[in-house]
Amino acid sequence: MTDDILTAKIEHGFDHLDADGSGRLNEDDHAMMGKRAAAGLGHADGSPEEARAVAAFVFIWNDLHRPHLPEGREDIDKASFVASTRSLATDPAAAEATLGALGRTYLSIADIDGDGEVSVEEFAAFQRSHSPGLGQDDIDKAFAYLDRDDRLTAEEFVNAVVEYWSSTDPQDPGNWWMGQPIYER
Ligand SMILES: [Ca+2]
Ligand SMILES: [Ca+2]
Ligand SMILES: [Ca+2]
Repeated sequence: MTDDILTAKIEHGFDHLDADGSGRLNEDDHAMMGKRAAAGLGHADGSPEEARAVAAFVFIWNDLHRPHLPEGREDIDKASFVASTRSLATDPAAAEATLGALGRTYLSIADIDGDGEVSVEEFAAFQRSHSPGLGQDDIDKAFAYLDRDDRLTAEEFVNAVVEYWSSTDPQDPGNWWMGQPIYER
């Protein structure tokens, strides 16, 4: 239990994103996220859908993380990731710009049938492929907290991403983006 719920969420998120456990995130980690997302959503190796998912995650890396890397570095360690993500909490405009864009990129990957909303099946497929270590129980809990009518609207989905990575309010539903919050376990 930590009284800093935001740091706890960001650290937990980093551990899931760093699927190879190297302690650093780089472009390869992001390309792998795209490949896993595409595979988890049933798209074939080498398909245009896979290429689109990989490009979306590599875009996140290039647009969100890369501009903040020290000169000459091509990866980010956990402490730097936590610090740069945390800084968004005190800058709502920057949080909306960067995390809102992240949420909309995620949405474009998760919304397989393109109806503008995320069904419980689409959410499960996206979370499982994006964070392979996440169990079904946490995915079910996350969806139940984020949604009240069986579908995540684009706004519910994007808000959840923004809240998970930048909110310090324990009441915000987005804290449940990855299931039971790590600081409540
Ligand atoms: Ca890594
Ligand atoms: Ca959909
Ligand atoms: Ca809903």
